[in-house]
Amino acid sequence: MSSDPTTTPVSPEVEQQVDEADSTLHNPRRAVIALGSNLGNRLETLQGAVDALEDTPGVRIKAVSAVYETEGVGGPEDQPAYLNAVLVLRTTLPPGSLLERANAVEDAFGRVRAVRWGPRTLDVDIVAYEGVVQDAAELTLPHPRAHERAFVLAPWLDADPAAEIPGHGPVAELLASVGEKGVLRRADISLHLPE
Ligand code: PH2
Ligand code: MG
Ligand code: MG
Repeated sequence: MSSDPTTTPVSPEVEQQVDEADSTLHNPRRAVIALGSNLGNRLETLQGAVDALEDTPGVRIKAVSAVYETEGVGGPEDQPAYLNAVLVLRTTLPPGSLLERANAVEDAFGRVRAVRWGPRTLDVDIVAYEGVVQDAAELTLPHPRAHERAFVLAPWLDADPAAEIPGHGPVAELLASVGEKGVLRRADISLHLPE
């Protein structure tokens, strides 16, 4: 067969990427995102993050947790309290693309990367992606500390009472063993999905 002069052959690597993207497109995955904010108008920022994520092609938010006010864990001693929430998504984006979008949403809310675990206007963490277990430089899944953080587990249980963390077990059991220390209150105002 003679080659078609109007097309350029693609490498097997690119062909594999396209195949993978194609298969996720027809098979949305379940991902879990944790939101945190302890600077500025925290609730408004979290709501803005929900809106921006729901506005992302290939992302549908299926569940939104209650908002929890929590004491800062790690980082500077006197950092302000956080508002934390968890979202359950169905997404056709592969993990790397979802991470890019999460970072872009953080940037849009003026996130400055200064002190590790320090105060931030917005943190958007992918805590789980389907059953994926990976330890990659750009993204470790599930989130390496989610299973020991009440500020992730409490809202996660709220958004999905049956949730399990791959390799660690049910979120309900993890929260019971970690305890709710540092979780100050369940805020009485909630986040909502855009109309
Ligand atoms: N995020 C951190 C470090 N410490 N503490 C609370 N309570 N909530 C957070 O979201 C949080 C934190 C790093 O991402
Ligand atoms: Mg974080
Ligand atoms: Mg983060």
